[in-house]
Amino acid sequence: MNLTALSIIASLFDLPGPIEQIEPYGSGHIHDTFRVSTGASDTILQRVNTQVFRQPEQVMENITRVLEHARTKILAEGGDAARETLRLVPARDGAVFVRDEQGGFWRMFHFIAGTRVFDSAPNLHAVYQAAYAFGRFQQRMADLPGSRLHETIPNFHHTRLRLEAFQAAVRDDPQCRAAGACAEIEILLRREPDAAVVVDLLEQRRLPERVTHNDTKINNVLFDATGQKALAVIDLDTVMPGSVLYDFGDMVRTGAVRGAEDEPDLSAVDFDPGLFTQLARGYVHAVRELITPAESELLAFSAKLITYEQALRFLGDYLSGDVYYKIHRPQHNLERARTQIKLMTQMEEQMGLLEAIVVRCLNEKTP
Ligand code: ADP
Ligand code: GN1
Ligand code: MG
Repeated sequence: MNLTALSIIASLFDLPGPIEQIEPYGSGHIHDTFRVSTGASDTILQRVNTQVFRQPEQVMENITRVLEHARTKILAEGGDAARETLRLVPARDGAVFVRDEQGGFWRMFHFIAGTRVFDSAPNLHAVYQAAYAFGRFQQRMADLPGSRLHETIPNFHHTRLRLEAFQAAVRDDPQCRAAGACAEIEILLRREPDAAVVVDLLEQRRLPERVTHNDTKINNVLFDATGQKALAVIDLDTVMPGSVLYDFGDMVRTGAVRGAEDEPDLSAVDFDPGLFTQLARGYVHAVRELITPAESELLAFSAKLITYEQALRFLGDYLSGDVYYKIHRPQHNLERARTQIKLMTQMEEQMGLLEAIVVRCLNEKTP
């Protein structure tokens, strides 16, 4: 999309000043994100991926409620609501989104200035901070008023259905890619029993349904410019009914790791129990009063589960012809799946240790 078209869309929002510059921003896999610089403060303009979010109005309804509640909580805690949560910039007509002539769905947030994100763990302190921020978010959403949030992507973390979709992709093999990924496919199919553990307990109501973030990648936390303090949790499109196990698991998948999610050289990718310890500490310190024994017991397992699920998703997308995740090279999704498989295997090998770390964190006093 060219700059003129982007400027026309941006000017449909209630901008803080005249547009000076528009540039692509961030490294997300789903939306198209732009930074709109104006004479006053900046904004983030996003074209929502409506292939992924089929009912974007419902996404915005959820986000509006979640942001309103987060703001109330932050103010009550004496926090800075302009920096510790996202704020929507309304359209000139008062709506929280704009539709362009091609049906594109756009929304805008105030840019939180002087912030940065980390695509992978920078150090022990930062991952503690990120985990604490996601835990706080969880804690704040525990009393979200009103009806159940919309499921913006139905069965998003339903691992058994993710496995079924993967099995279908292997069977159909529309791009004839399965033969080149036999070893990976085999490893994932062998773990079928794991796929049912959390979904079954949720269905039996032995695990509680909560309002969860569901996309707790380490780069969905904004840090201050020093990188020392986590300020705000972002990327709220998948905030919906879920389990803390999804949030903790996805945080570990991306935060307790050395190496990038798409690192082609697997020798540069490792699961790091030291980082895991800080994530567990940060999260447990924030949600200690909230989580049940059934949830605590599965925290370590959830890391492996969500990493497994992500491997199914990446490899499934590779087999299907790269229809979901943005790719930047032909085997990108295969390479992503391989890192997840390595991490999953390392987590399995160290599961006893991870469980012991979680128990230690649960017994530790909050600093
Ligand atoms: P995606 O779903 O594609 O990951 P995100 O909502 O996470 O999209 O946004 C992509 C990137 O844009 C983030 O990783 C972050 O760097 C940046 N970003 C998003 N919102 C803001 C904001 N309000 N202030 C500053 N940076 C932001
Ligand atoms: C996507 O939007 P982003 O890049 O934060 C995806 C997550 C995956 C992640 C893998 C809505 O997250 O579920 O875990 O990529 N988001 C959606 O990197 O599918
Ligand atoms: Mg993101």
